[in-house]
Amino acid sequence: MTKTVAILNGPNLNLLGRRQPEIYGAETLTDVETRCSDTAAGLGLETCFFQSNHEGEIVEAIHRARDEAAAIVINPAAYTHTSVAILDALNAFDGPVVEVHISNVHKREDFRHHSYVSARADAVIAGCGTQGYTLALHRIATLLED
Ligand code: CA2
Repeated sequence: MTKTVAILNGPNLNLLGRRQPEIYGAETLTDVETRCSDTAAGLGLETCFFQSNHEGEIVEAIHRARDEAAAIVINPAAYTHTSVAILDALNAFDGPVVEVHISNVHKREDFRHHSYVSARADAVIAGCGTQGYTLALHRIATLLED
């Protein structure tokens, strides 16, 4: 059976391509999702997508992924730097997790240098722009083969 990768995005990423293109690029979230499903199909994977501006909704999406997905790609956005709840939810998920940041958080303000989610992530991609999501899918494909 084809394995599904849940691609989860946190607060304000629904604005991708509409504001701050110098930091986050010109692609909209829909553009990114379309490219992810094409890339995943080429890797023999399926995708499902979820974006929310609410922490609890992201926690619930991770819970759903326990039954519905073999792996998670997550950009928790600002919750990266604050959310023990998202870390705890990811710790209850069994498959591979790749954390993605569009910008290079390490070149930015100090408060963006710490990630709660990195304590669980199998890989972290930062600073590759929206290409980071498809790079993450390639890594997931390798991890799911192992
Ligand atoms: O670089 C990333 O992907 C971030 O996760 C993006 C978050 C930021 O809080 C993290 O430190 C790094 C912010 C997402 C905001 O997304 C926007 C996109 C377009 C326009 C405005 C905001």
